[in-house]
Formats: sequence, structure tokens, C-alpha cells
Amino acid sequence: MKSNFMPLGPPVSRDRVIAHFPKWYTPEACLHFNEHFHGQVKNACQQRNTGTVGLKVSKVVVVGDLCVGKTSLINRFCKDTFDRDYKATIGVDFEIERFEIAGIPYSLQIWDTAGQEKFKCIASSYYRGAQVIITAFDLADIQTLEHTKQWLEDALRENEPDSSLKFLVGTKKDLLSGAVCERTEADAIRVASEMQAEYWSVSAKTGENVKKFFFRVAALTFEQSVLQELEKRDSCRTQIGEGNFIKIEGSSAETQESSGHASLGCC
Ligand SMILES: Nc1nc2c(ncn2[C@@H]2O[C@H](COP(=O)(O)OP(=O)(O)OP(=O)(O)O)[C@@H](O)[C@H]2O)c(=O)[nH]1
Ligand SMILES: [Mg+2]
Repeated sequence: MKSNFMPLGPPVSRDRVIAHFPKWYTPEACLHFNEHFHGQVKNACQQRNTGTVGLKVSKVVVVGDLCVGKTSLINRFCKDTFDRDYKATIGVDFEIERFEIAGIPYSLQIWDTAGQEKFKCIASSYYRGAQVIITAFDLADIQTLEHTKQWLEDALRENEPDSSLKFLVGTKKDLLSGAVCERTEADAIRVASEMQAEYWSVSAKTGENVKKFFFRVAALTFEQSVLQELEKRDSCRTQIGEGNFIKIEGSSAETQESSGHASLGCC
């Protein structure tokens, strides 16, 4: 069954087109090593057979201590801006980013949450339904790395087990260099492995790795969405047989007609 879907809104900007699978930051803490889209995903995209994935908006939440640079990271990617002055996020905010991945439109809704304790209650009510959880810390402030496990735990509590892709991001890479940077990264990679998260170091100030990071997030999320769609379709495979009755694979001719409607409903 081919999807004849029409993407909504203006065309996707050329610098949001992802044709090749983006690479990890470090193989020591990455979600998978594949250098290409999964075979089934590639086929589905080539045949424009990705179902509702092109209409989907996947939710990404960014959490972490105050002042670690969550808003700056999002603003660098979404608006290509950087502000040296700190303006605390109050509650939550979000941006929608539209991509074209392997020829299929795909959108991320990126939620920026407040790190200040007094806003935590409001922010945490937006954690639910996150397909991606990005936990950020400041590479120049090691204490913020120590708090990342708690931030992740809080976000996971609001979501189904194993339903979210996890990323650990060290921000303000421009402030560190040499041995200090290497030592902090090594600590962060260890924490990321324990969290089963993919690790990235970025700088919102210089823009280093920011686009690469969000492309990786978008591609991994897209691939997961397509695989889930294909799996859902497989587990509920129906076909219209001769004589216009619903035929369900593996069931007898008698039960085919009686259970056909229920099965169609779940597809
Ligand atoms: N040098 C440097 N400074 C940064 C970078 N990213 C953010 N900052 C600065 O760090 C401060 C805090 O940045 P924000 O992005 O507002 O931090 P936040 O995590 O959103 O803070 P809350 O909204 O309070 O949770 C600001 O003064 C930024 O200019 C970076 O990559 N390099
Ligand atoms: Mg903020």
C-alpha cells in the first residue's frame, strides 16, 4: 500500500535535507554503528511507502541544569543565533524543525525546558511522549555532569520504558581545550554509556557540531519511526481477497470474514 501523502506547509529548506546517514560523535558512546539507513527503511523510502511517518511530528525534550546552554543550543540550530547574555527559560518553549530525510518529510518538535528548580514542576509536565531525551551539561562545570542522571531519570519516569532515544550533550566546547577537555569528555562518555545514551560535545557559540548533532538526532528518530510503522503494519497484515472479503494471513477461511473488520481497525 503506497502512501499518497502531501506534505503540509512550504518546502523543506535545502539545509535540512539529510540524504546520507549522519555519523556518530564517538564510537565509545553511540546508539548504533550503521553508516547507512536500515535496509527496510531505505526500501520503504524509495517506494514512498512510509505510511504516516511523513506527517508525524516527533517530540524531543532538552533537559539539564540551569545555565548549561540548552536554549543556546536550540537557538544556534533553529535560528543560527547566539546570545552572550543569560536569559533564563521560564517553564518551557518549543521550536518545530522540518527535515527531508531520504526523500521523506519529517518534523521534530524540540522542547526547551527550564533548568531552574522553581520551574521544574511546570517543565516536567511536558516530558511525556518524548521520542528523544537530550540531557545537557556544561563541559566547563563538572557538577552539571553529575546531575545528568537525575535529569534523565525524571524525564524517563514520564515515558514508556525503552520508548525514548537518549543523548548526553556536553555544551560550551569552546571554553575547554587540551588535556582538560579530553579528561572531561572521557568522564562524560563513561556516564553516557551507563545511561545507554549517545554522547556529543558541542558549542553553541562557535556552532561546532551543532548541526551534525541535530542531523544525527533527526535521522535516528526518523529511522526508529519508520521501523515502528513497518512493524505495526507487519503485525497486522491484511489483504483484500477475491470476493471482496478481508483475508487475514494465517487464519482459516471461516474466521477471515468475521474478524476482518476488527483487524482493519487496528491497522
Ligand atoms: N562560551 C559559551 N557560552 C555559552 C554556550 N552556550 C551557552 N552559553 C552561555 O551560557 C549562558 C546560559 O545559556 P542558556 O542557553 O540560556 O542556558 P539554559 O540551559 O537554557 O538555562 P535555563 O533556561 O535557565 O535552564 C548564556 O550566557 C550563554 O551565552 C557556548 O557554547 N559557549
Ligand atoms: Mg534556557
